[in-house]
Amino acid sequence: MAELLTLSRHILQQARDHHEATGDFNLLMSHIATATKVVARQVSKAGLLNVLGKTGDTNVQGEEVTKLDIIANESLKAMLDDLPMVCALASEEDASFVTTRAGATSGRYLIAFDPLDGSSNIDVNVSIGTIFSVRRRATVGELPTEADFLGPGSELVAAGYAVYGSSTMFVYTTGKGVDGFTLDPGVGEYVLSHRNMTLPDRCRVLSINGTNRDRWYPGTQAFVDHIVGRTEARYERTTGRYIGSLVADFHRNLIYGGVFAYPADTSSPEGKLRLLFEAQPLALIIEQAGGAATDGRQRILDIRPDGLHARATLVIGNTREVELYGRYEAAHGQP
Ligand code: AHM
Ligand code: MG
Repeated sequence: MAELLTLSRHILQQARDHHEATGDFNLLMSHIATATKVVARQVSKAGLLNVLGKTGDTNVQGEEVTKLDIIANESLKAMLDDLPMVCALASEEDASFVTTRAGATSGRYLIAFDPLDGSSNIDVNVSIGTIFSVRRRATVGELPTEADFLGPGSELVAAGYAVYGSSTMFVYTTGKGVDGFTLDPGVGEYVLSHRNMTLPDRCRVLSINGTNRDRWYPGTQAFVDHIVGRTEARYERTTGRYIGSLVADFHRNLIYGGVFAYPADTSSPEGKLRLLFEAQPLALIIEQAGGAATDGRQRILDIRPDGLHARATLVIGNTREVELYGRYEAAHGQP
């Protein structure tokens, strides 16, 4: 029987090989992974638990909140509250961050997460996911502030996601490459299935919500026309795929090669996706896998969010296509 390399074993091996990670950090990563297993179970039982459907509330972004969003958010916060090395948690579903019970003053790490990304797909059994990032705070010994969360993505010490699809996967990086694990439901553990994930250098997939075309700025239109018009041999076999769950779209493109774009447009001049909860963690992963992520102008990881819920254009995938987007944006002088 092939050896099962579980996530916990992998984390311990990495720590041994790199002589860096502290026991605290290893425990933190294992705990985040366990928390996503709890969410995976909730997602898989969504219909049975009668949690489908909307609560009728709107979240801080003004969007409808589904029940499972709340459940995922509450269980992630509860699971991470006990970690003494974590001082605060920021969730896409909450207006402000919360300090943890165990480590508010002494914890060195901050965690930001989108508990259930792709929420419009919950009711229809389409892949959704959880995205997270971990950063270290500069000052320990006091209560954390919002400013502690607002550093550039280049300062993240870890980022990852779980995708709840035909199987559940956990993909993460601590800045030394990207590894992917598949949940073995029998063992109840994530098992290494995608070692050292690297983005293939081809543009198999273009992911963008094409129904926004009338709202796109001219640079975005020209970029899409360049690819869809098959102006280069590279785009002969490119196809369009758009799920509407960022995690799932990202995960597929990471494996097949391609580019995802959610640009600012005339109806969302700031963009739709959130820097802290979505763009930063995925940008760290894509760079670690050999790709790139920008807002059309600058590297996502260099941007300092001006608030927990700051939004940005996100163009993410193969470096060639991300740069192509940037050239068209520059040529058309987008606002
Ligand atoms: P969510 O975090 O509330 O689920 O919103 C983010 C989602 C992303 O998963 C996805 O890429 C995008 O919104 C889809 O937006 P649209 O339906 O406008 O194409
Ligand atoms: Mg989201």
